[in-house]
Amino acid sequence: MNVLVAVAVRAERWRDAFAARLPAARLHLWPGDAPAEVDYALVWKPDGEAFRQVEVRRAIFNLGAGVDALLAVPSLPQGVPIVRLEDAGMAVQMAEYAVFEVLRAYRDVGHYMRAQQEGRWAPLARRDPASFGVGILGAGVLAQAVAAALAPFRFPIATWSRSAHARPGVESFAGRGRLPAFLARSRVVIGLLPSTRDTRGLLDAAAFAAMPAGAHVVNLGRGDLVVDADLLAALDAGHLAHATLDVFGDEPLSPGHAFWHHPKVTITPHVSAVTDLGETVAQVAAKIEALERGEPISGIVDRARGY
Ligand code: NDP
Ligand code: OXD
Repeated sequence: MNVLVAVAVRAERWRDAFAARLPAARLHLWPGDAPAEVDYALVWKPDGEAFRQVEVRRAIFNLGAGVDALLAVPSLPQGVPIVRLEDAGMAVQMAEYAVFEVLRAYRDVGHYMRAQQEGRWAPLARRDPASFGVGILGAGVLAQAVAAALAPFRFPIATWSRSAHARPGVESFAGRGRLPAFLARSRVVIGLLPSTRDTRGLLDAAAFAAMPAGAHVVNLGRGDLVVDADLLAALDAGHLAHATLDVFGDEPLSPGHAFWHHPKVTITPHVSAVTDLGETVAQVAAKIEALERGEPISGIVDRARGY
């Protein structure tokens, strides 16, 4: 079995880890020692030349959860299954990040930091968690992990997705028509959607206006969910309290972007959940073995939906 590794960073580490886990496979690096055809390609944001020069016969494994960059490669072969990562160590990281941000909003950390800087002793009344709705855009692998991690805090939790999801303790909103109602009940809105033609620009002026005054936005999925100018306008108008952004339409975020120094914006450089090499190798290798035995696998991307 021939396996191609096409990643821009730590390529040798990926190759060696897969070689150790799949001793019967011949591992090749792109560019370098790639043959004309391989059974499997393991890729993260590959350059299109890889698919022009190497035919992939069985499956392309995306070494991340989001496939937007891969689906945008013009030379991506049709008819070859694309398999994405499912959790692979990222769900717990998303849960950590999201819980931290929800509690930061709920416990008025911004208020207390400002009060300390101004030397003010300024206690606020305790909030009732039952009136502090948390809404997660997405109901997939990562969104479900976030919902589960938030459960002990007794906030009303809701997800929004294309299809309805029945989970104990989580209200499910499905479809575009239900988006305004979902936003209106959410004091914190957490973005965990893929980037597709249907999700790009979803959080625009109308969406921010639908959120309650003082709402917080936490975007962890893909940056193009948010219309930056509309978010800045909603923050500057005082309608939104804060935005925490881990992902951006253009990455790295350009040095002059207004997000960098905005007092109501917290940014992190796309680190809310980083790929775990060990768990990724274990998951992908197990799926390759399943395919070799003729068994079905999960995580196959629906190209028409875009995720
Ligand atoms: P999943 O595919 O498991 O979940 C995607 C969810 O989005 C599903 O619930 C799906 O609905 C919903 N969805 C997709 N399109 C729409 C739409 N048009 N309207 C409403 N809901 C929609 O993905 P994961 O949870 O594994 O990952 C989510 C995203 O997080 C990834 O695509 C990636 O972009 C991002 N990510 C970011 C990372 C970071 O470090 N910042 C790290 C890892 C991932 P349904 O359930 O009905 O299908
Ligand atoms: C991913 C990511 O999609 O790291 O896995 O953003």
